[in-house]
Amino acid sequence: MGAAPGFAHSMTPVTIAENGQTGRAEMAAIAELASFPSPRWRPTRRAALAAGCALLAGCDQAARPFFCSDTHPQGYPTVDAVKEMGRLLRERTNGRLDIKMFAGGQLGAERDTLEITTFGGLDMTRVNLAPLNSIEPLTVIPALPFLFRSTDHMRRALDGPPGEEILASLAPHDLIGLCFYDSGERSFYTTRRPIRTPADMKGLKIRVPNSDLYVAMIKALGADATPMDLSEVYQALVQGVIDGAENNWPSYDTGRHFEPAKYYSLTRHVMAPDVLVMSKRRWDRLPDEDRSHVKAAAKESVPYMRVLWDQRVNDARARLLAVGVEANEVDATEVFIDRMRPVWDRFVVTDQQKRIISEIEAMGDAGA
Ligand code: GTR
Repeated sequence: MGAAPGFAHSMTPVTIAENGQTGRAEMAAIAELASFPSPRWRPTRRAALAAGCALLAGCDQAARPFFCSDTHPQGYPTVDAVKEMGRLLRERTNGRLDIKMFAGGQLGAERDTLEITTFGGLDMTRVNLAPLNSIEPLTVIPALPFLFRSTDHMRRALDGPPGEEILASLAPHDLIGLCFYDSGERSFYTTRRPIRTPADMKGLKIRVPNSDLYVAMIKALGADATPMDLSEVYQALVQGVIDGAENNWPSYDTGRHFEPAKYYSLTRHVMAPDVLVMSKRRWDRLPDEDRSHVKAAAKESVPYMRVLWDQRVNDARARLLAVGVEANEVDATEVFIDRMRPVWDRFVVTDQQKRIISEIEAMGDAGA
């Protein structure tokens, strides 16, 4: 497959994050990108650009750190967790293995960074499960509305066999699932009025991540779903293109979405985690010893992240309430559960999905 027609000459020159070069070298990298065959993914212009950045930033993969992208800015718990993972790798290999983090979405939207990770233009990317929903049915499971009973239940399931099976399901898609990171409870936030019952959602335009599952959830509540990248949400709220969105406290805060949308209605409808994935192409070239280092460091970054996460949720909530965000509980969570339940029937279709869901549900009964 070649690059998209007219692609190279229509490109705006960019600064390459790592070495500051632009122009011809960038074009060469993009041309190199075109030589990656990718049967499942068709590189978008932006993905190609990002891949070009990654390619240029270092030629000899073995001699440079792993490159990782994250849509969130420096200081966000997922970003700091991956940096901690890098620190552990450095410490354990005398600096031979390391991670270079490209935070703040500088390498593109999650769908794009996932795409380039599959064909090796990036070594790692930290994303939510949502952009994986369309390629791997098992990733739908943790995003099912009201599946988890509590944070403990979610953590237990994702740390245990269900989580391992879902991570492993990414390998046929050229991705190695390294670990899950918390992404908390997602609730709705809106510009004009709070949501108390599904009736309040009728006719509202609600932004969702690029996932059919999320679109279906919003439709089930009688609202219109508008899929878009996280980076576009603030502007869309300000301009009235959308009436609201849904996310956890830290993302609502970091994206400053609370400024145009001050009503935060605690539906807590989804607890889908974030995930750190590695390019299988890169992974396949690592010696066993280095794979063990990467796996161990990723695993150890999870409890580290959770401490940061819990703190961040509390801080974001307190800060936003202090600046005038109006948070409300919803009237009857059962009504939301009932309205969103048909989404399960549509997206839970394989025996494997059904078995894993039963396992997760049983783990909820055991505690939490
Ligand atoms: C956040 C998540 C991001 C991104 C975002 C979104 O909670 O950490 O990876 O998926 O949600 O809504 O797009």
